[in-house]
Amino acid sequence: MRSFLKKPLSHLLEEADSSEKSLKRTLGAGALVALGVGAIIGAGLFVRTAAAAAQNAGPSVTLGFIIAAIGCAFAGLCYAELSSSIPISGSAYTYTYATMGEMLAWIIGWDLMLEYAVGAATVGIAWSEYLNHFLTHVLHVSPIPYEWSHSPFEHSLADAAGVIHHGMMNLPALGIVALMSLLLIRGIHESAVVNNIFVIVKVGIVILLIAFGWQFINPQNHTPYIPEPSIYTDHQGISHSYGGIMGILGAAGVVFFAFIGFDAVSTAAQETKNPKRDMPIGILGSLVVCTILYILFSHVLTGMAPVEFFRTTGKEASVAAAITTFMPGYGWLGQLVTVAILAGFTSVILVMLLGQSRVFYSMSRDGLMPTVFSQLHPKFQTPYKANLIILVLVGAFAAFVPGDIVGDMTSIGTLFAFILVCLAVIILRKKEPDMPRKFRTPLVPLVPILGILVCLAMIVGLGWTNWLRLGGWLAIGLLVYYGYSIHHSKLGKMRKNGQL
Ligand code: ALA
Repeated sequence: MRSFLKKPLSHLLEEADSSEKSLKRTLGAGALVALGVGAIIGAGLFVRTAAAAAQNAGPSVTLGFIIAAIGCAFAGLCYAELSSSIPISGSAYTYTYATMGEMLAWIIGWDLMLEYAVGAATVGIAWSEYLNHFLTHVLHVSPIPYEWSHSPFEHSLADAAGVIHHGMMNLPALGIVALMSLLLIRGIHESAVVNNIFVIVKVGIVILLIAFGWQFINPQNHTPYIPEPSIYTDHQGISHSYGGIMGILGAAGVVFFAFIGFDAVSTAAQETKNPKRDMPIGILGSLVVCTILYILFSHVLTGMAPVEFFRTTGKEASVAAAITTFMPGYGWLGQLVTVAILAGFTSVILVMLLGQSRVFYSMSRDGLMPTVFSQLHPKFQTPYKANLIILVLVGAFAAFVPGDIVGDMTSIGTLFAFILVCLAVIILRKKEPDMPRKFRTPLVPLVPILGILVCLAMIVGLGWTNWLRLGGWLAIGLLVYYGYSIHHSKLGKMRKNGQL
């Protein structure tokens, strides 16, 4: 069947070969770990930790981090095998095209929009929260009014005068997404030096917070560590399973967002000196560093403030708000954190927008997306039309959808992609046993199967509203595939002409 047409491995390896000529192998294991950490630490830690504690798990959000890390480690081992054997851009989309056929590849490409485009919107919204915190607590000026810094689906709690504000549009989120998209069009590449500075700042802030915050842990806030199962309904009227095992799984699904980005390491396979050794160190090393920091950080944060704080006053810019409220004498740290977080988020948005344009580029080159997505700017040599279309798409999400919803959509979309990557390893081992693999996932099929199970458990924990959103998104994707892509596929045309 046409929709199950697979891209022959020989084609992929030829593509890899020709692009390999233009890339230099300069990255070692240390640079890869830095790359990973730079892409990983962002809104997941500084915004969603508090959201997961408030809605799902209280202090046991730390256990959620551990489950999410285990799922990522299994999937990371699978990414390492595929990226070192098929080292071309497009990531999960490309691997699926080679193993499970065009329709599923399309689906995963469509799904990756949730990871990159919707992910960029999520971080943009978090950026907007911290911008307001920066305006009020660092510059001591008025914040951007609630109406213009929130989506139409949100409203505030009653203020001192009893007034409830309703959101209209998140302008700062839209603004930062627009700014980063324009930078990408100019061809701004994050150089290793800039990335390293960001990594040092981000990691430094997290370590400072853990070190100074530890003495402010109030054991009462950690009791009970795993709350009794109950239902928590937030002030927007959305219900969440709180406490118990479902609460921990739910928290894992929410904070899973904090690990997204480690797969970006896999896209650097062609620029790695010794992929066989360095890829697994890069992927797993950045995961280990982040997991340790995340567990300590969430332990301190949930120990400093009671859950009620994260449900009410400390809901926005949660980390800076908690420092201001619960760490007297550390106002300077709150200010430093706010500035560092704004800078850190900016780089994550940039990387995600870049990732999205790469996936669109690959899909467009294969004929599954219109050619505008791969047209390069005559001067800057960047896919500027794709960047502009992405700006409209991501901007709309950032301006009009609440942060929690886009964040969960990003998590569920990425989990789905991870499941297909694990599956691709098993299929490729059966179909192409002799293909040279620079790195081999250990214990196949056990490790990929465990990866699939842990990711599935987190999808379950994210709840039925998110399953529906994912289902709806994929259904729209299928309509586009059968309405457009299948008729324009280059592979499909080659087969029609007898070239395959
Ligand atoms: N992991 C990235 C973040 O937390 C996406 O912002």
